[in-house]
Amino acid sequence: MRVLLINTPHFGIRPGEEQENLGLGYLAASLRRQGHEVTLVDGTLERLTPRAMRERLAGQTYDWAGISILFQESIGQAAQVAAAVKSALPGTRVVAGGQPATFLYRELLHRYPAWDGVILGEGEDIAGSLGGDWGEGLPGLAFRYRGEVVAGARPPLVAPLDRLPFPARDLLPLASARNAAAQISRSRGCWGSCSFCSLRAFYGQAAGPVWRCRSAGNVLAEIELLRSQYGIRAVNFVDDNFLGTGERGRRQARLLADSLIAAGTGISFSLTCRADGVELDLFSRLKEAGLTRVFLGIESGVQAVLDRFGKRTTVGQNLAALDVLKTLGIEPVVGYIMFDPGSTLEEFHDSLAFLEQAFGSWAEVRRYVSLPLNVLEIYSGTPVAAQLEREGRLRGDLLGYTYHIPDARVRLLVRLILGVRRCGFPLRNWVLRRKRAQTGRAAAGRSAGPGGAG
Ligand code: B12
Ligand code: SF4
Repeated sequence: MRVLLINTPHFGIRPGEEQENLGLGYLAASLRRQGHEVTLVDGTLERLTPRAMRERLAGQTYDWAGISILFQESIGQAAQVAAAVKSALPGTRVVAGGQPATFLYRELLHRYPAWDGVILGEGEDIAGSLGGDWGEGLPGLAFRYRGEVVAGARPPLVAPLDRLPFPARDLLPLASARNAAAQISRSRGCWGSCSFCSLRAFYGQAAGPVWRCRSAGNVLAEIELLRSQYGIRAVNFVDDNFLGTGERGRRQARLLADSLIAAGTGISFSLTCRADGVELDLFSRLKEAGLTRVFLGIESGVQAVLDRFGKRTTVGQNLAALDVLKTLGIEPVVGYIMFDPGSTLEEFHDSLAFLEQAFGSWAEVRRYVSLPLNVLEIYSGTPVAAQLEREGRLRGDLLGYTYHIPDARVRLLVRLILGVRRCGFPLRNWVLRRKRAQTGRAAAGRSAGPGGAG
C-alpha cells in the first residue's frame, strides 16, 4: 500500500520555532513496519499553500492520504488541503487525524465533502487498515455510511509505548538539517483535568491508563540513534506532563536521569511539567543528566483562578517550583493565562502583583513568561468549552471560538490586547522571516564562497 501523510500548513508559528510533526513520524514508522510505503509532506516546514500542494501531488498515486491537524486554529486550512488532495488525486481516500479532528469529527464530515473519514485518537493501530474495505465501520474510524456520520468505538490506548517503532526520522529531517533539538515523545497523557486542556478528553475516551511512559532503556536507545545517525546534541521532550503520575512518575523520571548519566550521552534536554512535581532532589539529578530548560505550566498566581481552572495546584507550589529552578540554574519558560471567561479586574491586579513578586521585575517577567498577557483560547474537547456552551456564552464555530466576559473592564482590556496582537503578530513574523531569509542567504554565501570560514 502507498500512503501519503500530510502535516497541515500552519503559518502562525513564530519563525524558527516550527517543529516536525512527530505524530506523523510515528504513523509512518508503524505503516512501514507492516510493509507499506510512506511519503510525508510537511505543509508547515515547506510553507505549502493548497495550490502548491495540488501542483506537487499531480500525477502521483496513493491508496489513501492522511492529514494531521494539530491545532484547532488550522482546521480551515486542513479542509483546503483536503480539497486540494482530492482535486489532484481524484478517487484517493482522504482522512484526518489529531486532537481537533477527534473532537470535531461530526462537524468535519458534515461540513467538508473532501474528508472521507476521521481517525479518533491515536493512529498507530488503525493506520494499517485504512487502505482496505471500510465495510460497516472500523474501530476508531468515523465516516459517512448510508448518508449518516458513524463512528467506530475507540480502540484501547497504545500500551506499552515501548512496542511502537521509533518515529521515521528520515521523513523528519528538520532537526538534523538546522542542527536544532530533536523532538521526543517519552510519555503520553496526563492525570490532570484542567478546564482549558483537551488532553484528558483525547486519551480518556479510550480504555487503559491515561498516562503511559516508555522505559528508560527504550528512550535512551532512541537518543543514541539520534546522536549517532543524525548528530543530534539536544532533545525536547514533547510530553504534556513529563513527571506523570505521583511516585511512579517521579521514579520513571529518576530512572531516565540515571540512565542518561550512566550512558554519558552529553545530550541536553528540555521538558514540560506541572509545578507540583518540581522537587529539588529530582531536578538536581535531571540537571546532572542534561536538563537545561523547563516549560512550566503555572497558569496563574491567583488561587481563585487556579481553582477555577481545576489545576489542583497552589500559588505556594508555583513559587516553590520557580525557586527550585532558580536555585539549580535551570531556565524556566512559564505558561501563564492572564485572562479567561471568569476574569475580574481585581484578579488582573493580583496577577500582576504575583508576577512581580515571582520574577522581581517586568523585564524578568517578559524574559521568562512566554505570553504574560495571554488570553485563554477555547478548544473543543475542553471542560471550559462545554461549560461556556451550557451557559450560552460560547460564540463562533469550529474555525474559532470567542466568549463573553461578564466584567466589562476586563472585556475592554482584552479587546484592546487582541486588537494590538492581531496586527502585531503577523508583522513580527514577517520581520522574523525576512531576517531568517537574509541570514540564510548570507550563511549560504559564506559556505559556498571560496575561502569560507567553515
Ligand atoms: C510540540 C507541540 C507544539 C509545537 C509544534 C508542534 C508541531 N509539530 O508543529 C509548538 C511548540 C510550536 C506548538 C505550538 C502551539 N500549540 Co502545541 N503542542 C505540542 C504538543 C506538546 C506535542 C505534539 C506532539 O508531538 N504529540 C505527540 C504525537 C505522537 O501525538 P499526536 O500529534 O496527537 O499524534 C497522534 C494522534 O493524534 C494521531 N494522529 C495525528 N495526526 C494524524 C493523522 C492521521 C492521518 C492519523 C491516522 C492519525 C493522526 O496519531 C498520532 C500518533 O498516535 C501537543 C500536545 C500533545 N500531547 O499532542 C500540543 C498541542 C497540539 N498544542 C496545542 C496548542 C493550543 C498550541 C498553540 C495554539 C498554543 C498557542 N496558543 O500559541 C500553538 C500553535 C501554534 C502557534 N500559534 O504558535 C494544543 C492543541 C489544542 C487544540 N485542540 O487545538 C495541544 C494539544 C496542547 C494541549 N494540551 O492543549 N505546539
Ligand atoms: S496539567 Fe497540563 S497537560 Fe495535564 S491536564 Fe493540566 S494543562 Fe493539560
